[in-house]
Amino acid sequence: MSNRLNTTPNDLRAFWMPFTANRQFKQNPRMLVGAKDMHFTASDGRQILDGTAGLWCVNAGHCRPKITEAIAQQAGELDYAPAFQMGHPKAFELANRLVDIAPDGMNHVLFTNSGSESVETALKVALAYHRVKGDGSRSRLIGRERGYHGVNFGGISVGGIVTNRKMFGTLLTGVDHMPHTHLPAQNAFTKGQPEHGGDIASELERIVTLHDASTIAAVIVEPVAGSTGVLIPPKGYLKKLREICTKHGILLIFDEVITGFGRLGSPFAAQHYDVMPDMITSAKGLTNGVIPMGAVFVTSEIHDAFMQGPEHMIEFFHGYTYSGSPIASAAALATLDTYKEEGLLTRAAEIAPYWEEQLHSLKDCPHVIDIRNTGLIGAIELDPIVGEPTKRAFSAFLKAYDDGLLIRTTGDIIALSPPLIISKEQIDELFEKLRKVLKGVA
Ligand code: PXG
Repeated sequence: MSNRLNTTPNDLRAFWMPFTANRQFKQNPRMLVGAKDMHFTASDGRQILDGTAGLWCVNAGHCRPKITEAIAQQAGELDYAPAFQMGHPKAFELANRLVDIAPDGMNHVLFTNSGSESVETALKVALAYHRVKGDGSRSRLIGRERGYHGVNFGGISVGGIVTNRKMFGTLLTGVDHMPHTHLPAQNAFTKGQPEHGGDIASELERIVTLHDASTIAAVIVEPVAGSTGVLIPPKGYLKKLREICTKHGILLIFDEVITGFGRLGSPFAAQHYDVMPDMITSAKGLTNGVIPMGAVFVTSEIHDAFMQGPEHMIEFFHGYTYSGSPIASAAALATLDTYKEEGLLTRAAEIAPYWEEQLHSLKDCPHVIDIRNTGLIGAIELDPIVGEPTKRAFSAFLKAYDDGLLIRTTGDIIALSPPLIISKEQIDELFEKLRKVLKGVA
């Protein structure tokens, strides 16, 4: 007998949706049934302008033929190949292509299936690296308040978003957090990198002094914090973090799950800010969001440290059934082709000034207390309704969807990150719609 809650087709109850107000959604579902380039098609037939590249991942726009064809072809040719002790050509080709666009020195790639797994992988590489070097007392991990590093235990431990942590016990031990860099009193309505707050990086020095450098393995930060509502690094901040890490032999990990693959106008934020980490975590834009896949970039120094001991032995006891799977690799290769053919990994740099100007034109809309931007990222922070935090932004999200625009909200912050193919006319349309929405919300 069926275990179903009932037999109605498309009964919505069985699917416990991720990061969703399930009861609200199921009363009034927002169903997407198609997508092309800059638009989704809703189940009622309406075209919805994608202001968020899905969830910051569809950087080349939707249903790009090269990518969908590569997936179909790969599925018919080699559907799966064991990932352990076996290989297939496309995973190697992809790793080489990724190294080509990565910052200099990032010469090796480990594959995962998501941003969360990339983070876990990088944290484990960091711990194991110090151990293989005979420095196993370096076991502490340092994250940052308001940081988002996915939802697995390592990621929420180093992460700093309270709602994502508080329900889940004591998490990893030996973790500490740097302060975040959000200084609205000094930096509100800054275009690009804020002037104030670069010196907050020196808080890392204080943490190092407290625990002693010899106990610290790695520092992980998002170069631009996305999920928490877009916090752009103040001038000098990332360079200073790099200096402190180098001085104390601590690995610096940039979590580029959002900033990777062209979001800021360079392939990676490390290049954009000219700060070289020891590892980069990525996912999302790697396959244009089409097939789950992530990648962790590491320097030769890290990789080579593991290549010792008997040659028949596994050097690093970590990996996934789907690490570098054939279909994901094919999708990623076709994605990189599409980015290259259309110049998408640098397009954000060209369009960013126009984006910035239009975004900041919303300054005088009701309830707006801050606007911030970098590359093709924008955030509009709203004054919360007293006693009802998040409600105002959520109302804006619902109203925007009704008006044919997809935005993301976190707390009372609206985050925008459209596909990198967005035209000037579509930027105008996006902000025209948003202006109307902001004027309409209570
Ligand atoms: N690190 C960072 C910096 C991220 O932004 C992850 C890790 C986790 O990736 P996965 O693939 O496991 O979800 C992320 C994901 C949003 C939003 O709207 C952001 C993410 C995911 C979904 C929504 O802010 N970031």
